[in-house]
Amino acid sequence: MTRTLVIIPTYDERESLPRQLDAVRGACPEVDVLVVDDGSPDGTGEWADARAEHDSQVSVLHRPGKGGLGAAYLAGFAWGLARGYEVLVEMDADGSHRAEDLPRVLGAPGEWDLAIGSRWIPGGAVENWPAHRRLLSTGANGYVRLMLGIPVRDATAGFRAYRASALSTLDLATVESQGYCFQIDMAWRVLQAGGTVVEVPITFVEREHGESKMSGAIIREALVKVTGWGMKERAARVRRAFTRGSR
Ligand SMILES: Nc1nc2c(ncn2[C@@H]2O[C@H](COP(=O)(O)OP(=O)(O)OP(=O)(O)O)[C@@H](O)[C@H]2O)c(=O)[nH]1
Ligand SMILES: [Mg+2]
Repeated sequence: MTRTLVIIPTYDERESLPRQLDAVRGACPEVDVLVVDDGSPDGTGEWADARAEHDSQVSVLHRPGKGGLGAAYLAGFAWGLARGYEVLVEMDADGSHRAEDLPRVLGAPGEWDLAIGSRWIPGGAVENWPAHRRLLSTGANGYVRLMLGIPVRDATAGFRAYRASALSTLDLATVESQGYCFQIDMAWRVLQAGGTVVEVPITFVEREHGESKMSGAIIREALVKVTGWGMKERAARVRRAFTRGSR
């Protein structure tokens, strides 16, 4: 059996986390779960501690303050890699990532280093999103494909599984991205390192409880960084072509 860890970052998810934990444990009883809480003022971390006392497959990592989604996942990856997990999964607490789709993500076909639960491939779907959120997500993903020249349809997706063997070869200390740019950054790094990324369809459901942490700053971060990486990649391609030409 593959040793699998589902990492759930939380900030003020007291209402959503209990359901999500039950759903994950129910859908895949063999996987372990790590909640990474950034000192949620609403007591999510304390609730998770109490839950972990009764369930040996649930652990909690506490960080002192809201440090962003990316930093929370990096801390979770380090925790999981140090404990020998073979697959590390990213999943939100807010119910957007359905536990019933988890077996499909973990069972993605072929040899993969990163399996993405994708909204924007045939069979994928988004429930209860207004037109502007759909447009933002498809637009962002179109821009990523164009700038980085990668075949991934949903590079911003936060429901995904990494093979530990691939994750441990990346220089995670240099990952600074937060928000959903973190997801693009990680997919880009796996591909740059020669890894294989596959996508499987999932249904993404808009959160019912709590508040979204999405902001203008998160969108700007993605736009600026993706543009920078795309320019750098193009410059490198031109340099390679010149070196070949002058030989
Ligand atoms: N530990 C930690 N978790 C965070 C932080 N920011 C967001 N999260 C969690 O990351 C997950 C995704 O955050 P959301 O607010 O749902 O952001 P999103 O999914 O990009 O945006 P929506 O689609 O609007 O829900 C949730 O489980 C949050 O509680 C943070 O700074 N620290
Ligand atoms: Mg969300």
